[in-house]
Amino acid sequence: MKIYWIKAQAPRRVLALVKHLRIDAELIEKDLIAGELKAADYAALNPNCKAPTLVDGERVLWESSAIMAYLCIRQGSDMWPAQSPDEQIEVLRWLSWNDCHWAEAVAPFYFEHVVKSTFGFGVPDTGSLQGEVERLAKFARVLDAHLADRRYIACGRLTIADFQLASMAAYWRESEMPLEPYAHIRRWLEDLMQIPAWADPWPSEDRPSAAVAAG
Ligand SMILES: N[C@@H](CCC(=O)N[C@@H](CS)C(=O)NCC(=O)O)C(=O)O
Repeated sequence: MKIYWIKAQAPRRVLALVKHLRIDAELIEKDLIAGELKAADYAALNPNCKAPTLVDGERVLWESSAIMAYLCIRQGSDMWPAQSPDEQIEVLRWLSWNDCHWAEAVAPFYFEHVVKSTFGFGVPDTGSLQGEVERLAKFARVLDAHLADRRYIACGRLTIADFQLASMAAYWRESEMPLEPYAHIRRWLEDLMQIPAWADPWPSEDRPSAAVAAG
């Protein structure tokens, strides 16, 4: 099984899961700046020209949430509740909420502070973030209230929804996301950082394409 990745938040979810579940996979880093995601061979796998992409035999899969669900089923992990339709509905609700609302709200901060410095896209335009504060607050209030009496996002345990929702918010301090007022979100993000594979999901540099064992 091969997983193509770049050092960014969507692949981060998948790499963390691979490490956390000790999945044997060849992890292949693509060079965004060199245009490798737009190369014909990669575009044939993922016509969005984005990462991550999973190739397992005949199966080619993109979208990190689908890849995470696939890996959980393959590995027999209840981080995707394959055996429980009720729990699937719960997880799906939060995956959808993330992709439609939360990701949109946190992405501008993450882009200006993390993406730009990671890929050399220039200095953060912090002025542009002033207009994003209200939208972030609107959805942060929803998430913070949800987490007030819960340790995890769904099902009373760690699921792929946690990795989906936390992939950009994990960088809230360096991204200057105004999440200070939301104690339950901060506690949830700090808890996740206690998971070694979440805290450090990236393959080691000396073995960039090798399967990675959990730390
Ligand atoms: N919804 C997709 C998002 C994929 C995505 O946007 N990947 C970004 C990195 S986080 C990417 O490959 N960007 C490269 C580009 O747009 O050129 C997923 O969850 O897999």
